[in-house]
Amino acid sequence: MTESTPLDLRSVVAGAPLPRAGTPVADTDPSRTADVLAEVSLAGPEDFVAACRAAKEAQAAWARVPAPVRGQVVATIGDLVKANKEALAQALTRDIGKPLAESRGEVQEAIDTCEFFRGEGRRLYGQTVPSEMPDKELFTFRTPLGVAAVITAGNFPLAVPSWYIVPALLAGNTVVWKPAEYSAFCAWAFYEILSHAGLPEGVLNIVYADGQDTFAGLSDALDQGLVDKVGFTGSSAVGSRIGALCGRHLQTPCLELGGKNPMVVAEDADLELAVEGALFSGFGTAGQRCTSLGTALVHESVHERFVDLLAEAVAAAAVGDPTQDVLYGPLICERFAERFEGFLDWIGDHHTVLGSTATGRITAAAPREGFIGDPAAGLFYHPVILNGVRPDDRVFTEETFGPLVGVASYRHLEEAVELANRPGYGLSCSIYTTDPKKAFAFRSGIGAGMVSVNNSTSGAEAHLPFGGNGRSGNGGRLSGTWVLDQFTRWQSMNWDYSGRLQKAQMDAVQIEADPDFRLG
Ligand code: UN1
Repeated sequence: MTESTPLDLRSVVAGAPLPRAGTPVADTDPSRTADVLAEVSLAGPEDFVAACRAAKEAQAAWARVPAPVRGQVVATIGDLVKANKEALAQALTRDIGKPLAESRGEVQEAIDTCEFFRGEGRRLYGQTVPSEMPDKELFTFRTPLGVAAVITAGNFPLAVPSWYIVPALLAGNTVVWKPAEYSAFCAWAFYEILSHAGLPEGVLNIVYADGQDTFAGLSDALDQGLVDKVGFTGSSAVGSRIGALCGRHLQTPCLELGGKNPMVVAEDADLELAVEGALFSGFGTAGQRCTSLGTALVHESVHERFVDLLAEAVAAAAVGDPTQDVLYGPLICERFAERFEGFLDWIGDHHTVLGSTATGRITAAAPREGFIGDPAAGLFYHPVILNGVRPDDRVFTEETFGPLVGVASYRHLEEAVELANRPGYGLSCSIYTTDPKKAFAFRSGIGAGMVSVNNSTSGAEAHLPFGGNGRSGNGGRLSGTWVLDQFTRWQSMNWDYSGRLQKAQMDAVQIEADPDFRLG
């Protein structure tokens, strides 16, 4: 992992690296874009299909490994991630520019996931269910689906893949993992860990490919019956295409998509706490979490004070080198930076920009006071608080992945709930209030999958259901026992040991009763 020698990364199918093909793409350090971490050979659609075939061939044997033994493999993965925690955190910070403290948190999230599922290997419970007939028993079993194709984004290149891969493997599925090309360096590090945990050949395959070839490969693999479940974390637009593709094959993918996560600040809120929450969820990971704060909806009576405090906090925050103590570092990659510049074009004349003296790239001509490091070396952007956001603004209705937070105001809680639901996403949300009635009214009115009270919109723990509704996903939930419903199917069994044919409903035991009885 030295700076001078980029890794030569190739997809690995059934334990064998694929031959180098085409011109490799560079995965660079976004804090120092001249520093190439890996040269990644991208696979074509046929390689994706080959990986799915290898996974298919390995699946039956893996499913026969007893679940507690599969749990031991998960335990080893967790132990290896723990033993390599610092190296993985350093790799994350170099590859995607996440501040070290956050990178360590992300590695911990993967460890927590393994901690949870190591025990699940000894549960993975089914049920016994009473029969309506004597000498007959009913049962349920969780069965694996087969091959899971897991396609993940690069903003959480370790934790989010672990949310899919760990329970999928534990439940007896085999996996084809397609990480983001721009975080291939981290993906390689996690793959190395996974491949030292005792997984048999073909049980986990990694394919580096661009979006278009992945889609083509996935489509062919589905046609050939080689994929049984798709897990996808990424944009709502791509998620809807994957949903349509899977639907044609009568499959339900697990889609974890974008968010426009609102934060309501009520008139009775602890404003300093709310500002702290807005700062972290708006600008942590440079605003590039699916759970990042979109718009703060602030009661009109505290709007001005909240905006002043937030602007002050953002102006004072350190931005820059993610190996130092900063609020945030660079954007993840060139593509994200370009897209963020497009979002900045949505700023209108009726908005007021706060927290910065400029918008866009931090440069010598547009410097940021207190910047840590060399802004010219990487993809560093000014933080933007946009006051005066209106419900028909694009910055109100669309996700703006990057360090940009909108602020709007409201008069009544019903209006806040309506505004919070308006963009049609439904991942995460939060309310700051000291009134339990408001907190519960907000919870029942909001369409989001995850609700925080007096906490930021981001930072979900690794064992509560994670996922969204509407434009944020199709209702699938990751994490905890809930994710098992994504990677297993219920199989029911009935066993009649009466020695005769007992027909359901027709031969069910009948009880004599007198329904016409009346008192008095
Ligand atoms: C994501 O951005 O895709 O809740 C996941 C959070 C993190 C996970 C974010 N634990 O912010």
